[in-house]
Amino acid sequence: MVKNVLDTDLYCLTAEEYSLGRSNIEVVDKMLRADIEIIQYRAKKKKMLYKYKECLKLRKMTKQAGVKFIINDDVDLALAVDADGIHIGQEDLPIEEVRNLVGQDKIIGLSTHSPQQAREAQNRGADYIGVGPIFKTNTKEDVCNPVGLEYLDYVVENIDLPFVAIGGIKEHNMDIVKARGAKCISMVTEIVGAENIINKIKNIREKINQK
Ligand code: TZP
Ligand code: MG
Repeated sequence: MVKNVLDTDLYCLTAEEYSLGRSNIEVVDKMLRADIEIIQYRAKKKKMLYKYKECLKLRKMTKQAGVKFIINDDVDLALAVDADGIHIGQEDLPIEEVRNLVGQDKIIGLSTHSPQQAREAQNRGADYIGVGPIFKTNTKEDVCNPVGLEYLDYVVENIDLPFVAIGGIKEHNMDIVKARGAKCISMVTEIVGAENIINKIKNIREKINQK
């Protein structure tokens, strides 16, 4: 069954180190006020107890707003705070193990970087995939080279899973990604690093909807 998990135009992520000194709580509050519908908690450098406490607050905020809350990497954290889902990478636990741990009701997202990984994600039970990095990005430390628009084209044409395009996407180049068939996109630094996050999201959406 393909769960309709990415029925939205913008998938937001936290990235506190790029948030101009604002906390994840402040940033997520702004995302919620801008009517974002899905938010991933991504905090690679924080200790688990800190993440747990922060996620408890974020879970409460997102639940009140009716917004999906996804945790990057930590299956135990996702379960502890009753997140809606977990986002894993190619080097994390195998997806089948994650499914056994979280059960059928939680969303599992998997980052993919090649046609083979996308096909595997589909065959092995991912609920959605990340497709990227589309363009060059410095936001992710262990990031692979940009996969470019060709991989996006492959997914649009061949993969029957919801997907989010990610990596180096900005207000100025998002049109290219949209035009190639991405319905849901992520812009990490473009959004968390904006002086006015609410206006940034509004501007992005106005442009998307003009098309
Ligand atoms: N996964 C693939 S690229 C990336 C992640 C988390 C970082 C994207 O950040 P930005 O700032 O939108 O390039
Ligand atoms: Mg990971």
